[in-house]
Amino acid sequence: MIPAQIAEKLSLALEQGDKDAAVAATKEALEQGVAPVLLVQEVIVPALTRVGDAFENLDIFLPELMAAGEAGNACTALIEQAILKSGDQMRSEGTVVLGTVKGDIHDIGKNIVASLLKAQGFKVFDLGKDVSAAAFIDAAETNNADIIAASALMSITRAGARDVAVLLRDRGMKDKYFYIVGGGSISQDYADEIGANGFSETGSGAVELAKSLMAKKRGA
Ligand code: B12
Repeated sequence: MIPAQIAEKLSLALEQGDKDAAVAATKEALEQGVAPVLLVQEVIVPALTRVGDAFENLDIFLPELMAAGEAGNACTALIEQAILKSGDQMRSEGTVVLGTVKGDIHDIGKNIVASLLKAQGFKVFDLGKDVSAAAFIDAAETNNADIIAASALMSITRAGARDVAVLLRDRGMKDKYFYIVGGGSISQDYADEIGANGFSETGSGAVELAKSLMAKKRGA
């Protein structure tokens, strides 16, 4: 359970792009024992989604949007620290190399996916944003990954998600890694078209997907 008063404080701070207040509310929630994952799923994602909708409806403009994004990223960074401290990292569900595709700098959703995966025991190598297809695959090779996960938010950058799939095939690695995709510009149809192993519309769905692929790998 998240105390209603803290949830409201955090939502409001995110929607107003007030980073200090958002960080303070996140700290308060964690100190009171709120599960980090719950905070992400029930407060941070809905609040940032509302901000995104407000931007699209022209109710707010770019500076407010960027401030909200920065506040959201500051909170998820704090949440990741809490997850690491909780010792969940002792067991590893699998290793994921994650990034936002080439040409795309949207990273709020990708960061949320990273936090949720870490919270569920995955080892995550976050390559950041504007990541080339080769960089995804090289990082998977270096870190002995199980899953490559790519996020793409714009119509013009979703081709970057296809590039990863194509390069995996070209390098003969299609069966070596599971490849999953997400973000606003990707659909299940597109994922199927490029031959990805999975797609999800949400961060929690991304975790379920990663878990089911790992279960498949382990022969469960
Ligand atoms: C915030 C935002 C920005 C911020 C980004 C800040 C940051 N650090 O990320 C700023 C202001 C910088 C920005 C810039 C631009 N933006 Co912008 N932006 C958005 C906005 C409003 C919200 C995105 C967001 O963070 N949503 C909240 C998160 C939580 O949701 P999410 O990303 O979808 O992630 C969830 C799921 O998709 C899923 N998921 C995400 N990744 C993955 C990966 C995997 C593997 C899986 C399984 C799941 C998964 O899990 C997440 C959590 O549930 C969207 C509109 C929208 N509604 O999406 C426009 C939007 C994406 N932007 C858009 C545009 C055009 C731009 C700019 C080109 C604007 C400009 N003219 O300069 C630039 C792009 C520059 C670039 N090269 O990338 C367009 C894209 C249009 C299109 N279809 O091509 C959109 C759709 C707005 C619009 N309607 O016009 N933007």
